[in-house]
Amino acid sequence: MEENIFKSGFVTVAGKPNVGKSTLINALMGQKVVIVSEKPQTTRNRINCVLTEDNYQIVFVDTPGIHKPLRKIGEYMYNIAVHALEGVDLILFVTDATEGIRKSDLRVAEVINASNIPTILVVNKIDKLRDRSYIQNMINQIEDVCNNIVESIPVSAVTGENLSELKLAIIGHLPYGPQYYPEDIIIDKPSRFIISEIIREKVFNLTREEIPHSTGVVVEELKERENGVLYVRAEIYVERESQKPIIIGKNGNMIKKIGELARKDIEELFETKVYLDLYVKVREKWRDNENILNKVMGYNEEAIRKVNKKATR
Ligand SMILES: Nc1nc2c(ncn2[C@@H]2O[C@H](COP(=O)(O)OP(=O)(O)OP(=O)(O)O)[C@@H](O)[C@H]2O)c(=O)[nH]1
Ligand SMILES: [Mg+2]
Repeated sequence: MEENIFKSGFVTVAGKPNVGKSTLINALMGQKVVIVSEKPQTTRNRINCVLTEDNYQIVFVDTPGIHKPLRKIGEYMYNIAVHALEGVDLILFVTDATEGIRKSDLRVAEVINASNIPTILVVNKIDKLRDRSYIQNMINQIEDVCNNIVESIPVSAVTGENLSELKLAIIGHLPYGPQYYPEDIIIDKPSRFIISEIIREKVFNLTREEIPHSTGVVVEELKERENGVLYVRAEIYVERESQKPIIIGKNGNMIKKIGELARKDIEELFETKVYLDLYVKVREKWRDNENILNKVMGYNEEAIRKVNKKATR
């Protein structure tokens, strides 16, 4: 009987890198769940974020930005993003209003069109637009390529403009269905992953040029000590010896800063005192090494191909 009034579904948030997919998910969730940065290719995995209310449950699927892959890691990211379009109930196709529609958006549009899944076009970052009269033109360009656009909504994930309209539209397009996750689940990932992402976010925000993208974070140890402190030992991988001193910084200042900011976030999230032990390791060309990618990112063929709904059953 309940199933008749409860709506639920998987909603993949897709688009090219840096358009604000993760920021949008956090805004719709009403809390920070996934990491964001001003640099492209921040999100590297598929991450299910679960919003449960009395009469609906939305599972937002965050994805890496779709772009031409250069390395093995890029290939994985691309495959993860594209496979995340399969078997879901709805897609949010996010574009950046300040950039207009570029070739890179049109390439994503083709992939989304091929999915045949109902799609809401989200034109994001409208808070940065001086002239909003171009928005309709952007919508038209995407609709020319995507036959599966059911609605187009300009929003700002930062100011919150039009987000309640977007949420209503999402719920409107969801089917009646079961509650896939218990209501206390917000993110469908293990603690080790969540912690490594928090650390990686600090590296992304504090470093520049090729450093953020050359970095991977692995939580090697996670245990609660008798005094109630959560002990975390994590390794930050870089690709070259010359990158190590950059992460460590002058007198260890950089790694101290990364550690302090990450620890604060982890303490808030886990509501406990945290002892964070960080090490920097050189792993040459780790972004092209399947074994390390599997360890750092949990990447393997099976994980990539797992279709969203099946993954939760
Ligand atoms: N002004 C403005 N900035 C935004 C908005 N949404 C996102 N941003 C900014 O855009 C940048 C990228 O945001 P992310 O959420 O990391 O973008 P993403 O699409 O998830 O990027 P990838 O994970 O790299 O594909 C960040 O600096 C955000 O603060 C918005 O509505 N307005
Ligand atoms: Mg992201």
